[in-house]
Amino acid sequence: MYYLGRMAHPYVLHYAPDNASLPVRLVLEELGVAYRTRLVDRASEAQRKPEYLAVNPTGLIPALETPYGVVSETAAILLWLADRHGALFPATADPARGERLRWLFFASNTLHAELRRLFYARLYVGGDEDDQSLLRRYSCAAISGHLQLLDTAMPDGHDPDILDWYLAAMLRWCALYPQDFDHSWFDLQQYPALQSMALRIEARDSTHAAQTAEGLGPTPFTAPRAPEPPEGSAL
Ligand SMILES: N[C@@H](CCC(=O)N[C@@H](CS)C(=O)NCC(=O)O)C(=O)O
Repeated sequence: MYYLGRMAHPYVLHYAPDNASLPVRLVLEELGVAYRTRLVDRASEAQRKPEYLAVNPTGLIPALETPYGVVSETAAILLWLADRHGALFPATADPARGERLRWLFFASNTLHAELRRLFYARLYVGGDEDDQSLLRRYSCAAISGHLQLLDTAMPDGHDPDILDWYLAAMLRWCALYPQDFDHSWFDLQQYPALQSMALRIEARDSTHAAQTAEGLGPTPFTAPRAPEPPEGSAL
């Protein structure tokens, strides 16, 4: 049996700057638990190398090593951390849990999955530029619809929880990726509830820690600029 409280660094976050590891870093910071990071070097595609595949066989970033084994998939890690530490998400007996779980899963299996099609169009339709731009047009429209639903579902004045950190990171990525792409399809002001959530998240100490660690710039969620990380690269 492991006792997390007694361990100096119970967690190792496998990360790359501004990747899907970002919401996990933010939540670790917010929880105030000790963790170490291990950079996955995107420039050399380290996520596809045997050493990383031994940690996360999906070859996707992030993965979190815990005293109980590795957890991967962003939403699973966030929920695992919230449950483990009894914070930042409604507990199992809380009547509010169902509603937040519903949107957490939507964020993961629908919104995040659609972002992957936008960012990695080549993986889905191959090298043809016309096919890629058709897929991207479809994805932008789909993502806008998903954000609209999430905006409407955002509860008024609630305490931030893991879904908020996950969404804040995804709002950032909408404005920045893919690089060399017209981002005028995305305007945070169209989603007032998400925008005010992003403003609140941006003001927290956990954001400042991630800004320093990953070079996220002064307003990482409401008016992001390309990261300038001290180590590694986003792509
Ligand atoms: N379903 C995964 C998606 C994670 C994901 O898309 N990670 C990206 C980085 S943001 C990645 O690993 N990209 C590298 C690749 O696809 O080779 C999750 O929720 O963790």
